[in-house]
Amino acid sequence: MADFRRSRLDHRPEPPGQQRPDTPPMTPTRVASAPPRERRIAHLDMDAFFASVGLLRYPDLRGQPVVIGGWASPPENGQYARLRDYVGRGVITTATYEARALGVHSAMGMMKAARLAPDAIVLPVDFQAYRHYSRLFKAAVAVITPCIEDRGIDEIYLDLTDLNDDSMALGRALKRAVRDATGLVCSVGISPNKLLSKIASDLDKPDGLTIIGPGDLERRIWPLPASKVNGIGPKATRKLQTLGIVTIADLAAAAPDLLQQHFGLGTAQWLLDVAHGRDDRPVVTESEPKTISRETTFERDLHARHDRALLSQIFLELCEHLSQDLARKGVRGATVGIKLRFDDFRIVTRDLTLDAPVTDAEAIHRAAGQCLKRVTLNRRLRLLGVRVSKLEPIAAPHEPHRPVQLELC
Ligand code: DCP
Ligand code: MG
Repeated sequence: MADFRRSRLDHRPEPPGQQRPDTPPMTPTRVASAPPRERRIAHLDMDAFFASVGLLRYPDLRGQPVVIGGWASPPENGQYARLRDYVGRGVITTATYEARALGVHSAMGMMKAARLAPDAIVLPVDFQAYRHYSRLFKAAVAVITPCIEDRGIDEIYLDLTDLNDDSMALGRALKRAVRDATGLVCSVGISPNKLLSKIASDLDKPDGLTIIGPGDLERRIWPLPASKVNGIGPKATRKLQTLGIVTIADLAAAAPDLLQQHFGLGTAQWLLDVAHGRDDRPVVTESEPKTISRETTFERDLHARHDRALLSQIFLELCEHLSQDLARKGVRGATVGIKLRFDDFRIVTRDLTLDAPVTDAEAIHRAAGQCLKRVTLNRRLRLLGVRVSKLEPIAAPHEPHRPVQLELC
């Protein structure tokens, strides 16, 4: 019989193995003591983010099916590119809800999407604009609570436990703050933990506000497919299906032994925890960077061989700028990594941990070069990035090294 008697206090549900989408970025140095009352956590996710930012620039497209695709050229004289005219192997990064109604979605090939929605308008990606609006919406929310965990360009977790207003009022205030600051719409889920809030924010998109309170687990969460749980990916979903487990309710009712037999003890424990809505992970805010990086998206996709000279120059400049950033922040790092985005939007990262931390451009360049050698460069490149992590302060002489502090709320 599997031993599932781990105490509530020491468990922190996380999908074991590689799939750890919500794993805090670094081991925290200070952890908040046990909360005196039930926690209230929000998950906020922007609706059709890239497409919605695109519509801010081209408001006449509101209400129309619009997709964002890397290869589209900017509209000229009010003339927009249409999906039906697209030829190539590009993929859609996101689509407006009007386009989704026609069956189009993120990661779908543009040619396939063109068969479903030939009249849909294609806008080019504009990462600068996405980053700008990402910063704006996060700053707007920070006025309501500074206790924010940044989960990427369009999503955050917030700890609302210490605020007195009721959840509905807080959810509305968050959505209003985002809309006032950006003109964009988001969806919010509020529940006692990150796991349920993440599911909840997706339940009523777009412009959703979903609160999961007592009794809602069985009513609203259990009927959902198990794949709605962040961390249960396509492979695990298929494996669960072969065991007759389709919904989260099925998972909650599954025999621990059966799950352990097929997934191992750790994952089985995690699956049962999530099915019962249990998740003690804190909202982790960072007061210091864990990584410093520099990256650049090229004006045109570059070929590893034909554009070798240009790529080498950009690579060196990135390392030099990164070295200056480290010096400015007074830190150095032992892990050097690279990030590549190919023309099909696939991202590849590699890193290398050195014996001693580095700051100088040459050492970063050398280590990053070794990382680069481990990537098969068989497609054109859209983006190149270099990062340094495992940061520590560059101590003044005679001063002992201290680890970079991370703050938790
Ligand atoms: N994105 C991407 N490639 C994907 C998925 C997403 O480039 N395969 C980008 C485009 C999205 C953004 O990330 O706008 C945020 O991803 P989400 O999954 O939150 O999707 P959206 O915000 O577009 O839609 P939703 O309303 O479902 O959140
Ligand atoms: Mg989103």
